[in-house]
Amino acid sequence: MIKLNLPEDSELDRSSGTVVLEDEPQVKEPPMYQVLLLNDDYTPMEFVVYVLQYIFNHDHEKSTQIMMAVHSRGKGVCGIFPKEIAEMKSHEIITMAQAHEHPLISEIEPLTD
Ligand code: TYC
Repeated sequence: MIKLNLPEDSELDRSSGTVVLEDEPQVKEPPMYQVLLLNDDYTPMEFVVYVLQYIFNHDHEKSTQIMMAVHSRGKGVCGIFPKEIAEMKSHEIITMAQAHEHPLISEIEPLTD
């Protein structure tokens, strides 16, 4: 018996016998965003460290490093996420800061490679 090696159903237009080669499914990575923390003169260092542990799950040492980098350079990256998650985390920082009456500010920025 001769066995024809026909393409899968999705690739064969049976009315014309034409083989339609579909594009490979494109698995696209979502655009990524940096969550930034901005320095100010009033938010207590320990509060910033606490927020970094709570929102980003960084350990105490890493949180202290990020906080000190922001304190001395003015701005720093807390983490990199897809846009909606970055927005949520940035918003959470501001909400926590406001609840404690600290002027701490966060913003997001698209990551360009
Ligand atoms: N500069 C603040 C202080 O001296 C500490 C601080 C660090 C505030 C990082 C905000 O994003 C910040 N108390």
